[in-house]
Amino acid sequence: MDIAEKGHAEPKAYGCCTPSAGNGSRASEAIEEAVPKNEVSVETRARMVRLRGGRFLMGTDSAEGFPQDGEGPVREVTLRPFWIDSTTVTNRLFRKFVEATGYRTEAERFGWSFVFWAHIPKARFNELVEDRVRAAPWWCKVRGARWDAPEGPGSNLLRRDEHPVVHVSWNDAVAYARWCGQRLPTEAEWEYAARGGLEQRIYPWGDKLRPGGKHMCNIWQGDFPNHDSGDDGYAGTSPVQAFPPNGYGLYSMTGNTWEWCADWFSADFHKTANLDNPTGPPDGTARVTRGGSFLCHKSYCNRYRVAARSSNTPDSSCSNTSFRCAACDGTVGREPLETKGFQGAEKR
Ligand SMILES: [Cu+2]
Repeated sequence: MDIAEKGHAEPKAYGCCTPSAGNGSRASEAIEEAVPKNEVSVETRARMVRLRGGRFLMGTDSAEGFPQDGEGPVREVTLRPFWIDSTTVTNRLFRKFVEATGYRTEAERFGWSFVFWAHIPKARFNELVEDRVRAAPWWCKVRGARWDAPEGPGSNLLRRDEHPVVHVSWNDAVAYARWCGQRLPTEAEWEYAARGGLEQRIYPWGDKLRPGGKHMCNIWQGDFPNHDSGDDGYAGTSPVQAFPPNGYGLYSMTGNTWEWCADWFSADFHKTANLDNPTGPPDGTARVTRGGSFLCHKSYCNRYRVAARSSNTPDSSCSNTSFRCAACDGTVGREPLETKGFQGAEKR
């Protein structure tokens, strides 16, 4: 397989990032209603961090960014305190949800999902791959690919309990969050969390991709999309805590998998929006994703930066998109266990 086409011609060129299914599902409310809404459990709370919020500088004007994605301008955003998961939702956690509720993901109901071509067993490629995305032929439509069979029929989650759950749509993520007493983070909350207390840095840990030569996140090394050297230890997803956490104790805010955010995507809504606890445009066609994935490489996508943005339709699923949940302050137990953030003495 040889793929020559590179670049970022369109504002929403999904590139390496995420193919869009376009099943046109409008099922989010029905899905939510089918799932009971619980309180945040002690176990869930233990995986969360309370962040103080306050003011922070969101976005970037750096030349490395993609203005057409709406990464800029840099603006001061204010957030109320909130809670966020320290990791993305793992296969182990998602299995608990499915076992408790009988929930069926959209990939299961539509009968297929997108899988990155190199992860499909070569011997079964023709049998499993129904179609490919024309502009990004490394994305293969695989019948039967689903969260617990990520490479299609015959694959499983062996040794991947602690990897992020994938092949989950935005609608699926919202259903899971509801069951946990949580919600998806807003895009502003996500970025504040990702920055880990650093101001206007490129990555959650600073400005150098590999400080001291050390890999800090799970992205692509080698020649995209044909050869992933896996120099960072992983050619697909990694365990959610495989790399060091940021200053807020949050793992893999960039790399590994894209993460769904609550907001509708717009490349320019935020330029005129209220910046006090922003929740994004009132409507849209795609939901925000953040953080980049194991497929991101500087030569092609470079969206493993904290200010980088992408999006996908809410019913799309693929092998490199997952999510983490958040919660409003006051909905997670009684007293904060530990609070991190810009304001006050606990800055670190
Ligand atoms: Cu990418």
